[in-house]
Amino acid sequence: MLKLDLKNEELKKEIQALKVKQKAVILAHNYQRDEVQEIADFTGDSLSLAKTAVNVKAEVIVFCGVRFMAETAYILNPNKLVLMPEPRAGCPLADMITVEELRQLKADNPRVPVVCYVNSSAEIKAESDVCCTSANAVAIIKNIPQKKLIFIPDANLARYAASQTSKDIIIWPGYCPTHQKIKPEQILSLKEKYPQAVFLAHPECQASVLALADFVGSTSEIYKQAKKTQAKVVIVGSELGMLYRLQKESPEKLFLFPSKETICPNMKATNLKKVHRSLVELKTPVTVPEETRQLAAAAVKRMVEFSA
Ligand code: CIZ
Repeated sequence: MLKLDLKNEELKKEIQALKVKQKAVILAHNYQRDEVQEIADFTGDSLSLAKTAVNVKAEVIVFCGVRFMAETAYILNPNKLVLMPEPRAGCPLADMITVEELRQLKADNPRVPVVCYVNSSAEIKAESDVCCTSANAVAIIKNIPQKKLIFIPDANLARYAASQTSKDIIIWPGYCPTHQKIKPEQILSLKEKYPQAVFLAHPECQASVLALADFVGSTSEIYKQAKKTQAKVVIVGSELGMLYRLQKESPEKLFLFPSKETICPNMKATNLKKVHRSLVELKTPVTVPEETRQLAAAAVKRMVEFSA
């Protein structure tokens, strides 16, 4: 244990030195391992990280997250070197719709605008009218002039957005396997044990779970709400990686997760050794073919401009 910690401490020091040498910046998603969040220059959700990638001066961006997030950073920053320490870290939700399936959906519903959740590939974004994150999905959907729209690929988020608007949404049956594991029984049992607890849930959870929530929001909104609440016990319906910052920001509160299984294996695939190697070897660059990038950038920029 001690030896492992020492190795981590050495790696952290070397990572700091390599960052300076390579003029790099490290961005880490809220679901990353604690030690990766610790060495990151910025942590956040995919939208804030993509915006940060635009604003930082560094020309090398080490993106600790999953592929669609690194792709989004590249889409907005084609002149920067965007590296993924673990290039195999994908997103099963993003893989739940193919370009062919989306083209068929569009052909079946001509002139119906397509809103794609940021958890989607660059090719899917390129075929969509506007992108959204869980932080701005409701606002983006409300802003669309048409009553009917297509929402891909997350059905839980689409249903939640539909419940908050008067839109007629064609829903694609995708889901996040990690959030899908959260069951209403787990929340009810925690609420029974801690009756004063508040329950903050991510909209990727199933409707039966969201029905029990005191607050529904993205990871960044959950952080804000967790700080704001007077409650001393907070149940969190999202990925376990959030605990690191929640506990750091409110050490006096008790944060409970529905189960130890609410872990995204793809998010945990990046570790300090891989970040170190990525900085030494400047690997592995993430790129998107230019034509796809330009089309995807239009959908992402519509979202960024809207939520500026
Ligand atoms: O947009 C993100 O980063 C995701 C996938 C979740 C969230 O709520 O932050």
